[in-house]
Amino acid sequence: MSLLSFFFLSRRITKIQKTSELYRYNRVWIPDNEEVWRSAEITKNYKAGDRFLHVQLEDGTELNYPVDPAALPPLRNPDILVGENDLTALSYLHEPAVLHNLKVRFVESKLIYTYSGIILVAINPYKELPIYGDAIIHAYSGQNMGDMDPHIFAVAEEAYKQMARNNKNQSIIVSGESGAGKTVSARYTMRYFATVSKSSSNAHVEDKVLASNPITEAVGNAKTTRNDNSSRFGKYTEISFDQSYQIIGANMRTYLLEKSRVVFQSENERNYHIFYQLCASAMQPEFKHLKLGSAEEFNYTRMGGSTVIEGVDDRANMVETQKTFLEDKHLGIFCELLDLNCDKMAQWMCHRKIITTSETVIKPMTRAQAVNARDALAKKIYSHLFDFIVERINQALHFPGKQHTFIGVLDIYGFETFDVNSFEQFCINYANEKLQQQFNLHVFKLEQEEYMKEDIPWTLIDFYDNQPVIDLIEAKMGILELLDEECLLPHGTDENWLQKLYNNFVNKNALFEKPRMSNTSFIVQHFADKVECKQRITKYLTVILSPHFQFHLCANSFQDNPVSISPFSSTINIRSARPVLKSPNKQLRMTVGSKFRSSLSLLMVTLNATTPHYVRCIKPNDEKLPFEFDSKRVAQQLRACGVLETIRISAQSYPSRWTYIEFFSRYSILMTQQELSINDKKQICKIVLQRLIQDHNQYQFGRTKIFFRAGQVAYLEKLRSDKLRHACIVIQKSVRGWL
Ligand code: AD9
Ligand code: MG
Repeated sequence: MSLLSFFFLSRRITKIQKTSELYRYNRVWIPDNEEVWRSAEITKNYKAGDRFLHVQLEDGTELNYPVDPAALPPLRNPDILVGENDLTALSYLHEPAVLHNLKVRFVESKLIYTYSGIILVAINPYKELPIYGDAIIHAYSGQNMGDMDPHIFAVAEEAYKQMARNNKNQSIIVSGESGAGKTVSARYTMRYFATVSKSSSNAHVEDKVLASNPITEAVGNAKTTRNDNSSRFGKYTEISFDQSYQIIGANMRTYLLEKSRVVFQSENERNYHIFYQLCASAMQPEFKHLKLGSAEEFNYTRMGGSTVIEGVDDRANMVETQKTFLEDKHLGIFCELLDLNCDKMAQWMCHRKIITTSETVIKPMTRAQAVNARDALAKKIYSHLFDFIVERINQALHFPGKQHTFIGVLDIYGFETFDVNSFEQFCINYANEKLQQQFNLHVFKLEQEEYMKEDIPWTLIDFYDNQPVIDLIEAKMGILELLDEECLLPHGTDENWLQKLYNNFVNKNALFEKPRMSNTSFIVQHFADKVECKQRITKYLTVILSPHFQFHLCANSFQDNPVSISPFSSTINIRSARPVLKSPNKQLRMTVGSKFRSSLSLLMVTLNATTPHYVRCIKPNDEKLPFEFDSKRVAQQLRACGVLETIRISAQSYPSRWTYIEFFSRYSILMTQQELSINDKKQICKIVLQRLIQDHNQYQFGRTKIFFRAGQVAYLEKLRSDKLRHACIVIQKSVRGWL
């Protein structure tokens, strides 16, 4: 045996011995179907290599729990650390430790906020809490983040302080799944800024900034089965400050409005709030000209089922569709409101023009095609209306003063995975990959800075890099580019696109899979989970193309009759579709996917130029019950929103950091008289630690702090409590002897 292999073998043996030592009368977490993890106390001494762990569960049950000696169950943290307000301060950093800590804080102490390093984890309490009043805002104002309990106001204060201190733009990135509390959190940060930086010159500016929320929520939020006020778009609101850091206005950018909702809502869901608000106010004089009735009268507002019609007789239905449109009073009202020629509109909603090199043919559409075309037009109009309203709000929030700095608040959907995932989920998850990468790079930078400050080599951290999955989606010849390419072809279909994806990536890219039983879907391995996108992608692709044809045809037929009266004529000017006639490819190229890619890359440029602050919202149960903690659901979200990934990163670096003084005072019990006789306390700490932990890779001595790898503080705590127990026994024995 070479000297080197002997060295490694003896290190391995030491490690196993040390590991089994930790499993002597300690507490562990064992997996559980219901609770995810259950606490268990080791009741018999565990020896290295044993295949069973004798444990007692908290309800008293005793178990011979089978274990793999090379992968023993995760250890519980010492009690001193439970309830910590920062998860990364836990010595054992793993899923059960994180879950337990969050649960203890949330259920027992009713604390909804906890830090996980630089992330604020916010668990939705589903109950109004008295922690958001002006008095609390003032209590947080001017304070340091570490000095106060974790709170959304602490994050807002930190952003505000850093903006003022460093003269640098900031952003607060709020994410989480539907109903987790993103919009509520974003609103609270905005209220915080409006309160602490009230403008003295322009009295109502902050009121206007806050008032923009109800408007965007009316047109962009809807009742879903998960959230009665679900935001169906992403929003980045930039709040502008002047040189004295008072609010002078705001501006918002929106992302990927869920247009399909305009024409389709699932059982128990509603269309956008605005429709119901308008219908309920139909008799108001200012809305009379809209000729509305009750929401019950309209398909788009009362829908509960699917709009897809199967097995229809295309020709017969075409006649019927046409008839319905010509006799439909709604078409008349629609054309009247938009100042369109009703007959032509009816004609082009049921026919399409096919231009070949030799001739122009007008072909009737099938009923399904016409229904699709109508829906596409409705979606197009609604999304233009939405953009128009956002634009008008932005104009209203633009005040004369010069912006010095800004704080942006991003309220965007978190990673999503359903049984059936559509193209929308694909885009959302793509956005989350980009945000996760931005987060990783930021943490990496911060760690690097901290290590440099402390004179510690930092190259030891292994960061998960999700660039490969981002490349799969957005790089040259990636999923989105192949989609664009397919849309460029005159006879491009989604089937062909999928076939190209299979040809290019199956067995060539480890992050891409074709499901065994399907030819209409594909699987992408995201950082949080595998997601299969299927079925509705097909629908989406058709819909992407339809508006083009719709406007193409309308523009053709209405060339001399531009829309003039509509309140949104500046954005839905049908004339504006005219360039399409000259260069249809250009318009077609901008698929929803590539549009999203460019708006996302713009967002990344903005975020990268700011100092980011992160809030991850967690939905604790699906029943919307107050302070109810469903461990399974929480664990799933911690994984999806990257909290566990951060924990993993922390666990790989040096999660615990103690100053030399802290170390000296807590572990002096482990120091020998000879060690204590040395004058230099920092030197004592070094000597003691080198004696107690032989593997020098487990810690680093910085200038002012000692950096520990995961598990080391728990190990020291175990040594300390063993020593204390031993000291107690000695005292008891001597007292007994003495008696
Ligand atoms: V969605 O992705 O837009 O569907 P959000 O935005 O994550 O979702 P939202 O902020 O709308 O969720 O919160 C959902 C509901 O949870 C709110 O309407 C409140 O009833 C409840 N909630 C969320 N956060 C808090 C809170 N801090 N205190 C009390 C809260 N209730
Ligand atoms: Mg929301």
